[in-house]
Amino acid sequence: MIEVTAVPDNFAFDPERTALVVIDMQRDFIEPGGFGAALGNDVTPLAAIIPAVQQLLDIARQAGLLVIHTRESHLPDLSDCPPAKRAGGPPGMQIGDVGPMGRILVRGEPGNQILEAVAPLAGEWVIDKPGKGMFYATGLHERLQQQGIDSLIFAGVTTEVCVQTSMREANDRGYRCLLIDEATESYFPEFKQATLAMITAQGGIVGRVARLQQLQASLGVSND
Ligand code: C5J
Repeated sequence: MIEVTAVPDNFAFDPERTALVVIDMQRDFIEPGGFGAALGNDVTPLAAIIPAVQQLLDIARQAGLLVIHTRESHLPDLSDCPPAKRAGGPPGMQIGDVGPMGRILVRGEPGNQILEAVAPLAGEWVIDKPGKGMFYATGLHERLQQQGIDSLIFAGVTTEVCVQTSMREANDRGYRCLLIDEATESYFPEFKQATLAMITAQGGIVGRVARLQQLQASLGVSND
């Protein structure tokens, strides 16, 4: 077992039973001119974590961790999009409508792709998820169980929505969870801070939070 210095206390994990999960680093959420920006969000804080996510991917790949990428996405006929979810967006900017980078949150559209800078490598898992959480309607739990995975290290966007939902789903399914501080972000900095506080409260009720450097030191891998 390896121990990472974390908040509220150390995170112990076996790299052979641990996966890195990079949540929704998609063009529509992060690039200027995407759907997130069209909704009036400042995407600058999200784009700023790209180097940290690249470094985290590099560390995980060097350490031989299973690497998983998720995309929030729906089928083109929207049969996997509950009407209540679709109705959540403003008129003309709802899931399935044509946004600045193609149909919003629809599989295969340009905006739905993962940023080239943090693109999956061959053999890494890419999970298309119709929910905010990565377990809902994806079959991911069964696949992780088959691989003997019991610990998950999280990164990606946005901290308080898809990252937090996925961590809570993971926690309920018995996975030990660690979130890497510099590798996650929100359009609203105060929401990120509140989420980190919620995750780590009450002895780590959802999981633990560590700095990238702390994970790197514990895995003993170099900066490439
Ligand atoms: C949102 C996400 N914010 N990936 N999606 O709707 O967090």
